Amino acid sequence: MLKNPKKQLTLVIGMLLVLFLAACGSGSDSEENAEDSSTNVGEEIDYTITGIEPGAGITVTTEKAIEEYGLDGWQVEQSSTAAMLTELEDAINNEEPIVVTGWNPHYMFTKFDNLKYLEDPKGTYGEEEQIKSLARKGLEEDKPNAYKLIDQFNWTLEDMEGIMYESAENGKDIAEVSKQWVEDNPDKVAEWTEGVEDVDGVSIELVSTPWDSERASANVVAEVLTQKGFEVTITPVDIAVMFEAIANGDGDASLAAWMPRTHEEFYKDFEDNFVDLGANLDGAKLGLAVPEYMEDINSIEDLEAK
Ligand code: PBE
Repeated sequence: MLKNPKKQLTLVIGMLLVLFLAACGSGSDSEENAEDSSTNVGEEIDYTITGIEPGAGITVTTEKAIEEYGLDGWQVEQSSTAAMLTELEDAINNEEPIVVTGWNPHYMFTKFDNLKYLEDPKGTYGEEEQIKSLARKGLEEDKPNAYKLIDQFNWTLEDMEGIMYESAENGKDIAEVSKQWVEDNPDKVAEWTEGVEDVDGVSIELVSTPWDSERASANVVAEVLTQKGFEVTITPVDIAVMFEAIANGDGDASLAAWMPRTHEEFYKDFEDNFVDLGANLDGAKLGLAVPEYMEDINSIEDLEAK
């Protein structure tokens, strides 16, 4: 028996302290639980990254990312860019989790201003990319004015995204928006056409890919070439076919090579058989992206294997 009131008081304080610590303990337990359930986003989205076309460079890189980050059980759902954007919009409208393949230039980060790139500490998606122009061998000799213009074509990420956004928001055809852009940007056009002489109906074929980014650049350059008197054809093909067509000389030039990572494999396959005219755009970027309300997912490393 404790007869000493001081000791009894100490005991009561001690018991209260134990209760208090227990309460704190259960508090931090439930925090851990909350974290567990929010980071287990994989289960909620069926371990699926919503991707785009099977042939796209970003699809190949995303498969590599799954491997390099040890995301066993995860898969890239391949469909189309349009389908991915619809799924992204639906998810955002319902505040549901989603992981998508994301890139710039594209309007997705403007339209969905709560979209964030996931950090990529392993560097699977590489650093900044460039979009490069390629010409077939012999183009410089055969069609020097077209070659010069294409070689001098270069613009910014904002230029390209502006056209893409305008087209997507207002439901206008990219070709139409691109024409208008050429009219509104005489200074840039003057730089590209410096020293380029007018021709009379010389035909030129631009081989492109079906993405809006490349539809924008191809249509802008086609419009300027047309103004210089060229007869321009734009042929959209699968990315692998694009490189092959320039290497074989089936097409004259392309503005659609994303390097050094995205189209690396195709580039290497045909590298000896085309002329690299350098970047027409700097600062392109690719990666995985999620809506900002997925607060605990900030890095690819925050995704967990199945
Ligand atoms: N993209 C847009 C393409 C190139 C243009 C990034 C989706 C890709 O090959 O991944």
